[in-house]
Amino acid sequence: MTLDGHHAAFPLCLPSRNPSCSTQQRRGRNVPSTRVVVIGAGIVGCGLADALTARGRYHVTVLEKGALPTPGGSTSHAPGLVFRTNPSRTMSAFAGRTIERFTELGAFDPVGGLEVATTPARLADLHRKAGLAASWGVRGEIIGPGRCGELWPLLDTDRILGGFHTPDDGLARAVDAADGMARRAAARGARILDRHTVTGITQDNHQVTGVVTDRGTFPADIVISAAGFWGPVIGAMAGVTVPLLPLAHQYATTAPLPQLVGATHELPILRHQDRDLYFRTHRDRIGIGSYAHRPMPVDPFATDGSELPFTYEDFAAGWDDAAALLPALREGAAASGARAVDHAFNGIFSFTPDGMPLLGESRELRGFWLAEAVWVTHSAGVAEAVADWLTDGRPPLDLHECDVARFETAQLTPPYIAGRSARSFIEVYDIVHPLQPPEQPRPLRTSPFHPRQCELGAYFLEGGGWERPHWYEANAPLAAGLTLPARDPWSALHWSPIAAAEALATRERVALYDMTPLRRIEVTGPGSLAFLQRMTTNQLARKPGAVTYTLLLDEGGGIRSDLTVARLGPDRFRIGANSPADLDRLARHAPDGVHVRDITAGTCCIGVWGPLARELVQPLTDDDFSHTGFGYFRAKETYIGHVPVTALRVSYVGELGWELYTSADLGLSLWDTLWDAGRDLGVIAAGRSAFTSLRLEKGYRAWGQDMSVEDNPYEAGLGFAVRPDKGDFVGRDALEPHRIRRRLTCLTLDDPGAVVLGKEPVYVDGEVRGHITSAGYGYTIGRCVAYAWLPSLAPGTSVHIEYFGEKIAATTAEEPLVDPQMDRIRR
Ligand code: FAD
Ligand code: THG
Repeated sequence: MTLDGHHAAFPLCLPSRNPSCSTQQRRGRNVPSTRVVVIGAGIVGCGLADALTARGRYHVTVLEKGALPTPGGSTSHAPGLVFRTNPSRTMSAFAGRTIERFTELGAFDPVGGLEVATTPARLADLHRKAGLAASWGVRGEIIGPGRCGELWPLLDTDRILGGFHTPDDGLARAVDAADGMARRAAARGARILDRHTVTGITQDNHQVTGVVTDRGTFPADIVISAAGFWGPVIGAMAGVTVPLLPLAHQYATTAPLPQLVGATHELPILRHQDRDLYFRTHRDRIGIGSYAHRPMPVDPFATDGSELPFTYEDFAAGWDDAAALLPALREGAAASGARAVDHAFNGIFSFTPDGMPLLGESRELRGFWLAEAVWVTHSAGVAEAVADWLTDGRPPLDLHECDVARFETAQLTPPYIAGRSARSFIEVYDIVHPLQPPEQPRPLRTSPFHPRQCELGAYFLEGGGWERPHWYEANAPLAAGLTLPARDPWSALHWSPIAAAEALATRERVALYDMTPLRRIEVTGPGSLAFLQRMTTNQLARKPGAVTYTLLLDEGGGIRSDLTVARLGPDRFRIGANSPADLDRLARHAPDGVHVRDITAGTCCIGVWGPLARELVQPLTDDDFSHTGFGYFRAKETYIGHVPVTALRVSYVGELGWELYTSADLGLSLWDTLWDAGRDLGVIAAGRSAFTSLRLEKGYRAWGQDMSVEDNPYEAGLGFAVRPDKGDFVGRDALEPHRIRRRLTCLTLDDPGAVVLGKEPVYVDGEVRGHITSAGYGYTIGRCVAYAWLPSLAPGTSVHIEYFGEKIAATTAEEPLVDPQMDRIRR
């Protein structure tokens, strides 16, 4: 089996994760003794200095190569537009905190934000954004062209179909904010040292020990790289991959416009995403930002400042589009006789493969943290979150989308980082469907069944680098007889009625699901049981052959992940996990002698599920697969045909059956064996679209979507997996079983033809009281199923979900919707 190369060198026995513990023990209590060196005094570095000194237990030094207060990084040039609305709830929260902090500092001007639509698709998307805003508690409304013209008198309203107005967005004065935070930090004792160029990072036994500069070395217990787009340069000094790509982006300021002469305040920030443009006023001038040009990557190793010469040829189309939206631009230029553009530059900042920041402690070097690829918009919020994370040993909100540990090994090669980050640039203002897969590089990771999946006409989407079939065209004949409600164009994207046929075939017969992308971790060695008992919530002290559903909590009792743990031998466990962070978490905490290995890549898995699953599998083995011989949530190491397998009687789709694991070389053989044996039973291959539908009907949660560290197990409906009396485990003391603030609630949509997709706001008695976490059509029950965080409501309560501006009626339901008695799955 393979050893995930990325982790091979990772030391398995490490000191306590909480840095303040070790240093406090070393130097006595209540002394602000942990030495933190922050690299970079841009908005992020200054924000960190402020947030860290506010916690009173750090000795903070900021090292900056430039001269303050405008050291020359991206912050020195940012026009400072701040928009709170974001598909990510976490990013929206960061922006909200940043606005609060900047407002305290007098560095925020709440001029409001306006996004305009010039196409019907964009107008529809603005309605979707308005829904996101409502879900995350951001004020905003869809307005007509006339109102847009009132807010922005220079707009050619004939071109506009409508707009989304967010009155609390606005303009940050990033340099003032950074300066204000740096001063506050300095007043609390931080050293902010400009003209210090970092040239090296020192380390000892995988632990960072200091930062070398052109003016001496600074010992450090913790180093936080806030070097912006120079992150990869600092990373290289530490031996740490920093997956970002610096790209130049055009910003131009016009000459004064007669129409704006005498302006006493700024207009709202304006975005014209149909043309990849944004605007702000600088009193009588207009600043124009453009993403409408080719990606212009920059080598951070060879670049000193963040401002490059303006390339006029890249701006031509953007300028025409800007002038079409704001005719005064052309008139103004003509009237004043001045060159239309007065000051312009190509400014550099960071893009990442998924467009999200890079936060947290590196996997490769202990004590070396990243706070990079962060916009001004999110900066102070990020800084606070990182400071809390460092201090408490756990993030204060759900950071899994930002965690630097989120990348798979296959996502860390330079071409991947460059290609996908450039893609993030191109898509920055595009309307992107939540399921839209990247074009490149694909296929990257494939399961051993890939050739068969292609033969069956798999419709592949991508996740974690894996090609994942969502349905198979080969099943189209099964869908021919079904009558399904028509879908709106958005929810019809990356969907097919074939998924319905696959779901029903799973309920009625048997289907093969490729579960290879499910992360598999092996934990072996003496002490494995005690280790896993301490790390997770459920009782694992059961005989070999037992499978247990259990939770990884953080120290505050929040859900870091949900796992299945199969005990295959006294000191041998097989874990089904979620994100790469799970591996990181276990590897970091494993004591001497306990080995934690990611075996995902060298192995594969097929879920054989459906009422005929036993009829399919039993003839292929002499082992007993009867209900008494192979009980629910049991594991066996056995064989199927010629293939040795580890079989787990577990089913995320809620039907009778097994997960069958084998090594990758035998995968195709396993698939073919099952396929041939299943022919007479009507076996099909089924994809993720059906899978999601079935898991929602069964009420199984998806970590990262339905729950996160912000949620406790009882609120998430997972109290059954927590055994507080089994002995101590991480998070136990923080659990409060009776403190239920809200619940993960099952809803069904009243109209069988309606669908929602996730993240929509939920209204109770006309007020937004929560948001949808995941949703999908339940083909068995004939309605869309949605889960939402809501205050406790009795089953049968009417609520409304806002979908593209429409209020859709839904009702809270008793869960699970299918097989509450477990008759289908336990027999
Ligand atoms: P930086 O400000 O780049 O700070 C990093 C610091 O690290 C620098 O000061 C650098 O000198 C220092 N450093 C690097 N290497 C070393 C070393 N070896 N030794 C010592 N010091 C070092 N964001 C928004 O939110 N809204 C906008 O409207 C917006 N518009 C933008 C427009 C343009 C043209 C550009 C370029 C960016 C824009 N951004 C915007 C993005 C935003 O500016 C950046 O994301 C943000 O400023 C990054 O802050 P930072 O502190 O991470 O990086
Ligand atoms: N298979 C395996 N491991 C996994 C998953 C999987 N680990 C990650 C993720 N998926 C975990 N999620 C679940 C969710 C529900 C169940 C299994 C994995 C499940 N729950 C039953 C229930 O809630 O009724 C049984 C619980 C119990 O008996 O304790 O089956 O798909 N290998």
